[in-house]
Amino acid sequence: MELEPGLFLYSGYFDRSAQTVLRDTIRKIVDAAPLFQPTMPKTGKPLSVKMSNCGSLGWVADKAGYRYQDVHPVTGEPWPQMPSQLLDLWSTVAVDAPKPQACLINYYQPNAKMGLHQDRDEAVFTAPVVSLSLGDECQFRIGTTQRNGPTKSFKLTSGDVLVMSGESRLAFHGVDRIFPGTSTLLKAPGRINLTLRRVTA
Ligand code: MD3
Ligand code: FE
Repeated sequence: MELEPGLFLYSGYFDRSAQTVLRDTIRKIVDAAPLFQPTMPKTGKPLSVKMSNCGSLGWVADKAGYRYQDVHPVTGEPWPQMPSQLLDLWSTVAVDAPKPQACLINYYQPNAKMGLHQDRDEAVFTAPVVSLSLGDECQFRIGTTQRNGPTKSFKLTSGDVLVMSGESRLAFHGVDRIFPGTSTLLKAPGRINLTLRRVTA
């Protein structure tokens, strides 16, 4: 369903058995490309979310700024390949867009959150952003293209897919809170969000 212009929620897109396969795939990816602690540019203050990536490019954040790069910031190795389940998801929900280059893996422990921000580190904004939630539920917030615009919040549940296109592509958004213990998919309370993006034209 279309929650806002250009913002599509596919509630329960992945059933439990598909979520289990994805969870195990992500475990193998983070074994090869361990979660790292991103920080705010300039201040170096750690974000509460831990991250990794797969695909040809990965999003990183450190004192020098936010950017996409082709190697892990700690190991220096190329990112693991994008798994086929995620390529299939993209072809289904982002039919006209060129292939995704980056899959950001965000890991939220129960107290983690993500402040309101825009995703604008990509060279082009024509492709949608596709996100998939696994594990505990969260409260997700989305506003307008202006920081002080009105916002609405929604719950995202394990297996949900969210697609941000058109006028939602540059909307401010964030994660207010995690609801620990609402899913049994992960071995510890917390949430994983996968965000697929096209970075270059
Ligand atoms: C709406 N992640 O990694 S995913 C991010 O749940 C990020 O981890 C959140 O925001 C998370 O940048 C939200 C949903 C999402 C992703 C990108 C968007 C919503 C968006 C871009 C534009 C509008
Ligand atoms: Fe974002």
